[in-house]
Amino acid sequence: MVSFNKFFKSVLLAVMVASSATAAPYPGSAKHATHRTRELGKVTVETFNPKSTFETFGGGIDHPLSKRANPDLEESAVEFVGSRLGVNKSTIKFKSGFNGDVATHAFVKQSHDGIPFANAVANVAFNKNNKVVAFGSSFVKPTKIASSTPTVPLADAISKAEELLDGKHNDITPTIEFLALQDGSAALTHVIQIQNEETGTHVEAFIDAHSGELLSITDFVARASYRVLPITEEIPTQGFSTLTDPADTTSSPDGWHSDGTTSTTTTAGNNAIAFKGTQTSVTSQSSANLNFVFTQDASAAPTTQSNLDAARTNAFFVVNTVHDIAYRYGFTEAAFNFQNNNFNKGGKGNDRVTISVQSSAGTNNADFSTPPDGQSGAMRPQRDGALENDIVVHENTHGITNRMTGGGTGRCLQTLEAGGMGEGWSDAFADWTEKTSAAVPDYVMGQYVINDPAGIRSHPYSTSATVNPLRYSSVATLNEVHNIGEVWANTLHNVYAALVAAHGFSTTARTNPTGTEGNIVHLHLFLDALALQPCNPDMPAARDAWIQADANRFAGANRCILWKAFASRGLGVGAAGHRDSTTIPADC
Ligand SMILES: *[C@@H]1O[C@H](CO)[C@@H](O)[C@H](O)[C@H]1NC(C)=O
Ligand SMILES: [Ca+2]
Ligand SMILES: [Zn+2]
Repeated sequence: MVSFNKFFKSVLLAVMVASSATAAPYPGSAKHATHRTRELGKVTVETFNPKSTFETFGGGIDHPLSKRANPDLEESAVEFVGSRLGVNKSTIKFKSGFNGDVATHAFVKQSHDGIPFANAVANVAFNKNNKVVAFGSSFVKPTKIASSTPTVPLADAISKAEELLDGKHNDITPTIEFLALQDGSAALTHVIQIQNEETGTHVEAFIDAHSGELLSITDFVARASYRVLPITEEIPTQGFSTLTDPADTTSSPDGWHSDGTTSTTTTAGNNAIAFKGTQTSVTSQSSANLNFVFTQDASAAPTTQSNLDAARTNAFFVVNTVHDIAYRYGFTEAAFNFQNNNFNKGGKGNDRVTISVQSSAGTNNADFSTPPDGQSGAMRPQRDGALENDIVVHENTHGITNRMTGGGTGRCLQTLEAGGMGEGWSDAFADWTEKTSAAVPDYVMGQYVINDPAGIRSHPYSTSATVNPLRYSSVATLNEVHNIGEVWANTLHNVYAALVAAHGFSTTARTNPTGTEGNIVHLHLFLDALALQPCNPDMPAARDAWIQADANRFAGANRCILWKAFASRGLGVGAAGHRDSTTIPADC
């Protein structure tokens, strides 16, 4: 037996070397793109999401309704998915869509007997010439489908979910959805949101509507994990008090303290509310006309009044700033952003970010919950976390990536690898916001919050492979989302450096997305790619989405720059199954 195994392994390795593009992934990380295991409440849940396929088409391909003068987005998407997958149109249900400035996006679900699948979905992007430029799909061909009439009453399913996950069902109406399981069958499920403020749980439970078993969850919360404990004495004093009218009125037409109807003089507005404990405990202006000048005193406890006000003010400032920057680059109302009033620009409102500073609940230092569009994103930083901008930006970015991937469901960064990239994007956005010149120094994440120049990650993000040796193949040995995220964030740090080296740096990139500089190009591709990529992408799919985003917006001007940067960290042509490729396309 032993020798057989040895023999088998060496044969397998030989196969891998011979055909790096198609060989099976390393056994240890084979489930990264489909599974994730979480411990919640009384249970350990291993979730499964079918692997997404992803195709990109450069300048685009025709779809069945291409010849129509003004084809309807919904019909075009359904026709294209039907023809591409060879499935009956009656099994495709339109979910959501929006017009971006260079592409239009549609998100659909597989359905059976009129009931949607939660985890069998597809996304189609059309360019301005009405050609299909990207197609992602996790549609399944179930070997067996459960009866579409539930036999377990909803009330029983709710009790079961509450008990197992140690929380309470909230006021979101449960749904009935099919769930594709890893054995190839499809179960009918009651989908029930469960929350527990104290532990920070916010999940969707999938309870089998015939057996009453808990089959899966969607975890809306991205949790932080720090390698060492925070040291409260080392808190940077941030410069909010020196900024005058920081709101970008293109992104926030009524400023940060009004939703168009109600105005405030506190840390509460249309995009965010920063509070402690309850939402009535906000910070009021320090003097008339919206001055919020609070001096943070590092020698006093974080909970003293002025430090608390400084924390609420800073978190409110950072979340609004991220709102305004991301809005300029495409995270708008229609693209499922976080605002109470959407000013009739599409999407669902009433979902500004709630920021609970100095949260006493839970054991983590910061987390962010991203339920579907129409429900508030919730951030909870503890103590000094609210005063460290990169921590707040990191958490807020979870909301952007979870909403823009997969059409606003909050369900599409659930696998280990996609969740890992979620952490990576969050670090990469923080990295972007802290740049003030064309220099691309090594970037250290979270160095203040833990008083350690190495920060909260294993390596600084760096263009030097000596300083940061992480590569795509490193993922094969990693099993935790933040560790996997470091590989992706370091790759994007190198993409950023390459784009800025080629195109220079704009000091007004935060409010002016129309320039041609490298940092502007980078953030456009960053956000554009989120809407293009499939539900639960792996790294090669996410890379392809960047390259397609460049085709859509810049006619492929940066194609070779991107390929070289990705390939420099192992994500070259043919990278797959956590095996590096440094190959770039022949014409590069
Ligand atoms: C597609 O499904 C519908 C509803 O089940 C059915 O009536 C129709 O005949 C099917 N079409 C094709 C081409 O199979
Ligand atoms: Ca919204
Ligand atoms: Zn995170």
